[in-house]
Amino acid sequence: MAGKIEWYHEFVNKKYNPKPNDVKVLFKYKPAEGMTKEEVIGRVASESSSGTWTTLANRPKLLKKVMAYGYDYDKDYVKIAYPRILFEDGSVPCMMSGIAGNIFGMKAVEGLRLQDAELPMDYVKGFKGPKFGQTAIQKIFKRKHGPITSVVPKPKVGYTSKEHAYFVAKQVWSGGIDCVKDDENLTNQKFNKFADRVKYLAKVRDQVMKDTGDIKDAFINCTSPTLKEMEKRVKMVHDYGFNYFMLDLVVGGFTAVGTAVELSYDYKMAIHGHRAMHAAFTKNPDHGISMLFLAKLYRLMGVDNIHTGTVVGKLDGNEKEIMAMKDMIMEPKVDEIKNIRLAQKWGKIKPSLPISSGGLHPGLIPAVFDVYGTMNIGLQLGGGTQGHPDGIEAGSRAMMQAIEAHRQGIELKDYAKNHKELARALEKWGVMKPI
Ligand code: CAP
Ligand code: MG
Repeated sequence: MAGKIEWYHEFVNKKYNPKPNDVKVLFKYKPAEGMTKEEVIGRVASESSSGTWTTLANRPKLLKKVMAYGYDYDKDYVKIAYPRILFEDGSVPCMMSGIAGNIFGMKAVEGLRLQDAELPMDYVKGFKGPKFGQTAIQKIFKRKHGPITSVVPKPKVGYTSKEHAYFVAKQVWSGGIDCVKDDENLTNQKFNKFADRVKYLAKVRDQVMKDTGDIKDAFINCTSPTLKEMEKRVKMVHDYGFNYFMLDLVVGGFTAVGTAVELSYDYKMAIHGHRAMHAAFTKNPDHGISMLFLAKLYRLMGVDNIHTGTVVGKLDGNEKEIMAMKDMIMEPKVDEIKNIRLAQKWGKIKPSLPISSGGLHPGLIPAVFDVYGTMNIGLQLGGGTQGHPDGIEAGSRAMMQAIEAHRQGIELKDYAKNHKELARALEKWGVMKPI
């Protein structure tokens, strides 16, 4: 009977040799009770490409060209090859509706995680990639080396736009930090209106730049209810002379990201991409989508700064995957790491800047640089500056002192002997790892 009703088995083919232009996707999978590997793989490959649950009265001539095949699998992982023709040029939404669409809800799977996809150059060339990415260190801040530093006013929300700029941002920038970043849930609330925040931040930025001679910028959150409104907000940030704007990438969605990238090229700006809500589907190791693959999509589309975790801070992220992700967004090409990352060539797509943030304080800064193996990253603190016993400017100075100590290869406790702000930060937090 099954032979007459179903045709899932046609989407499993161990002999299939992927074509150079196929999109190869690595899934971790767990069959539901009573399902065989092939029954599950057939359903996943079918439902994410061109099949359905039952045999059909009509099979179009093109069908063979739009079928995906599970071709390499064991009891936990499967690689499925998707014909390039399935995916509209330059459209991540189209691809994700296929390879990350209905399949997560299939009864046939107990768990399904999209770990990574190797994108062929024919697909990669349909995207612009980041306008600045890592080159922002030189092109925006005119420095040879990183990190690009940022501080998030804390509490997350609660300051008025005037307090945000004249009380917090002034101290952060005066304490030596490059950028003041809106928190992910600060947009255009009545107590901190977007237009006022941009205006006041620009005034304070200009004053501090004049006082210090340093370049100062901000990651102002342009996440909006509509794309039209987002466009208006990005233009306002541009017109007030900022080089960056910020977007909550996951909350905004891929169409908002695509529109933001267009705007970043129109206005010659960089995008700080916050990933709030990602953990709704990246955290579970057995179901969802890996942050590694999400970060790949954001680099591909053109997000300059991508949050990639800390390992030592308050938020989830295992070291092996963070390292694999960091290299994947920073290098021109990467090799496969079994069951973690597929190979990927990037062609002309610039590297994005990984942002390490979340539960960090000066005592953890050397550990972050050790995890990343470079100082050419974005380093972001919130509570770890504004919780400083001597206030926000002292907390910002302590952050900069910890960075300088690491750059000079000096132990924090030794550097703190003649840098009081760092000493006071170490008194309060030492090297504790918050959870
Ligand atoms: C950090 C932060 C960032 C997180 C995002 C927060 O503040 O502002 O949003 O770093 O996490 O709201 O928690 P703290 P991730 O420095 O006070 O923790 O970088 O993992 O996306
Ligand atoms: Mg935040």
